[in-house]
Amino acid sequence: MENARSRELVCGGRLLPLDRPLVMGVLNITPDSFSDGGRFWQGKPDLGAVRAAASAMVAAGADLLDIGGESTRPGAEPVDPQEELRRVVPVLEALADLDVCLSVDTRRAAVARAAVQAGAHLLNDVSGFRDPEMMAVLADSDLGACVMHMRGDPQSMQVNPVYADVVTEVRAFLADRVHALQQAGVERRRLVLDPGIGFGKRLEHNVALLRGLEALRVEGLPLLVGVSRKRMIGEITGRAVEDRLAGSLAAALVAVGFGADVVRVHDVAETVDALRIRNALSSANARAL
Ligand code: HH2
Repeated sequence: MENARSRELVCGGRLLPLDRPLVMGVLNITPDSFSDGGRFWQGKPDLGAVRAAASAMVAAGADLLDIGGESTRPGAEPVDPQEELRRVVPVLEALADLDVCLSVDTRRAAVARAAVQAGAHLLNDVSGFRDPEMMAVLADSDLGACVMHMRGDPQSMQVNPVYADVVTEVRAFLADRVHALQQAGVERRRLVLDPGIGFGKRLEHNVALLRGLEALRVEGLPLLVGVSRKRMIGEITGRAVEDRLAGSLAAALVAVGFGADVVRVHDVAETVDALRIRNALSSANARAL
């Protein structure tokens, strides 16, 4: 029997309501992220720039900020956890007073452990907490967790990705991880699931996952989609990374229509506006205009 849909996401003492789509703003503290690499990192975190960008995202309506210290774009070189710590922890400390849920995008247990100490609210693991140590750090905390599907690792994931049925396979992976995390003591109300758009998937796989999003809702859990500025947008529109705003907004709206509860985006203000229009014009709310 399917569980009822989650109504809120519990993240380390913060509660996020799931009665409207949530927006997660991306802050990459890296030299090499595919769209904002180098914006907040010049050999050390540019805390002034990151704080200004974070405050603007919160003012524009971000519900979560996702802080990353390692690019996971296809072919990216892995980053030493000590280096990743140097990128992420000062930023967490600098943003601690903002009224927003702070997420840390990491696959490394040492970084996750430090993030818990530094006041993060959610751990976003693109490898789906496959590392038992990552799972233990999460289980020992009260943080929320984004469990994402990735085929292999960033270095190899785009080398000939093949699936017999991508939706069935990603769902099976997510169901397995949810089961393992619950066995480890992580309550389901702390979990959000993510198909991992572009992580070991071709365009046809990404399209199938978005269209089949509702089938990935294991145990009624909320779903997060990150498609902002990604190659998929470029493949459909023919646009370079810096010209993918319109495509990203359209994709976010469609993802929400297909059931996404959280959208992970680089352009927060524009996405919030687009979602406000969607909400105001939806049949349930149109009469109130
Ligand atoms: N996408 C990226 C990174 N982290 N986390 C989740 N949960 N879902 C995603 O789709 C996702 C993610 C890749 O985007 P970005 O952070 O902008 O780039 P890079 O990995 O190059 O830093």
